[in-house]
Amino acid sequence: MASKAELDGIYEQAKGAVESASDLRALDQVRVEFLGKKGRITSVLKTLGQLPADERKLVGQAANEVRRHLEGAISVKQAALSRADVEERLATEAVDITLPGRRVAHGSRHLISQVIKEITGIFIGLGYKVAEGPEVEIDYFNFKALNQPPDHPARSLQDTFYIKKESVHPADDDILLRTHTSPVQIRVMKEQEPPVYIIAPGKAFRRDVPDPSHLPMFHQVEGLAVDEGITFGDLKGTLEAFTKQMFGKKRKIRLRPHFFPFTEPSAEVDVSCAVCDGRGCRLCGSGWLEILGAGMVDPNVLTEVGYDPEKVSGFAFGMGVERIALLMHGVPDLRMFIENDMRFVKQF
Ligand code: 2U9
Repeated sequence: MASKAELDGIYEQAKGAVESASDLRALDQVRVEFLGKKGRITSVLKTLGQLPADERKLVGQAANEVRRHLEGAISVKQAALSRADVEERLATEAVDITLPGRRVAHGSRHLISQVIKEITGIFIGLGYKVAEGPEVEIDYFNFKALNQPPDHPARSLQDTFYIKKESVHPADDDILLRTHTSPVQIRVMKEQEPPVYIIAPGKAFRRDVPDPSHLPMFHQVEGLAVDEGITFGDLKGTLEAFTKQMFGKKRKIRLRPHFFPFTEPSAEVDVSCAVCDGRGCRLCGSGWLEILGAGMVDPNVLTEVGYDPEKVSGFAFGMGVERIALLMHGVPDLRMFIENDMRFVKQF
């Protein structure tokens, strides 16, 4: 039967055990033995019910007092042991403060990300805003709104990956991986009135088997300017400003007539080779390197987004980031960009 005398005995034993605990683990064992759920003081409290009422109160109070004292003694001892532990380690574990620190391994941007940043930075400097949009698109934004109706022959040059429809899309249209970032510009124009000066960097997809010059997933930066009185001269001046910042002050550009469904007239744009200064070499052959495509936005495209082609005009351009990175750094095979070979990746 629990009694005050028994509690006093437990307290004396507990105090002794706390004093002789030589480390924090031993001290914790003492705590569990006396104060834990199944500890000795807890056991006493559990038997209180068997005592007559007046004694129950007395023993109950005594048990709580013993608990408080013991908790106090344990925390004092705990502080002392922790201090002793730190002092012991300071005395025995010498720290050589002249040793060099451990180097933190820094990653770096992938070359493709670096080139995207460089290109977008130049256009931001010319007053353009960066726009983004989904990589999974509907046929309307990727093709139809860009003057490529379902039977248009240019579609076969941009075969892509189609997404199986689990349910009917609200627009009841084919769902696909975008073949260029142009749908971003369509979305922006449908959202806002001119003037529009935007660039759309991002991933694009084509149904290609990887080889040295093709990847099924690649990156583009496209640009679009729509305003009152925009001319082909503005396009040329903008591309000249870009190429000089990107490839060097001495670079020249050359425009060759071309066809794109969404621009009229259209051109392919070459930059004079930086290796041979345009004289012709092993890298460029002719002295010129093709770096982008461009043209005046087709009136059909402006009409489709709700703009009036009699009031506003615009130019657009597009470039493949992998191709530019390859030319700037002499990378022999596009597949190296996606192989994750650290010997390649770490060079940039
Ligand atoms: C809208 C209207 C017109 C974007 C353009 C090109 C020419 C072009 C290629 C470069 C290399 C794609 O990555 S690549 O294979 N792009 O030649 N892109 S004009 O024209 C647009 C875009 C959006 C609304």
